[in-house]
Amino acid sequence: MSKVEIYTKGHCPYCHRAKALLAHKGVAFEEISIDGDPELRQVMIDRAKGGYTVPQIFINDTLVGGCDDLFSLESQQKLDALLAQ
Ligand SMILES: N[C@@H](CCC(=O)N[C@@H](CS)C(=O)NCC(=O)O)C(=O)O
Repeated sequence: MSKVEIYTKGHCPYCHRAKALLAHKGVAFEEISIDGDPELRQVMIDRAKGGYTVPQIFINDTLVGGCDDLFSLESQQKLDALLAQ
């Protein structure tokens, strides 16, 4: 089973949307809230190669990107293969 991590903030519609897609697929994920945690936010930015918006999503330590990127993979029918690794 793949390791899925998602960096989030509480009031973030894109985060909710991304989590809903993963939940709909029955995928377990680790949610890492960066609310009020500038150090953790910096860890996220470093891992995301400069990406500073939330969510930032990683599958098996590989950067997927944000919510739009996740949905783009889904619409290209590439997400399930990534999640199956
Ligand atoms: N296209 C991005 C948009 C993400 C986005 O705009 N997220 C907002 C929160 S909902 C954000 O991070 N804003 C800047 C900030 O909160 O620092 C995606 O699909 O993930």
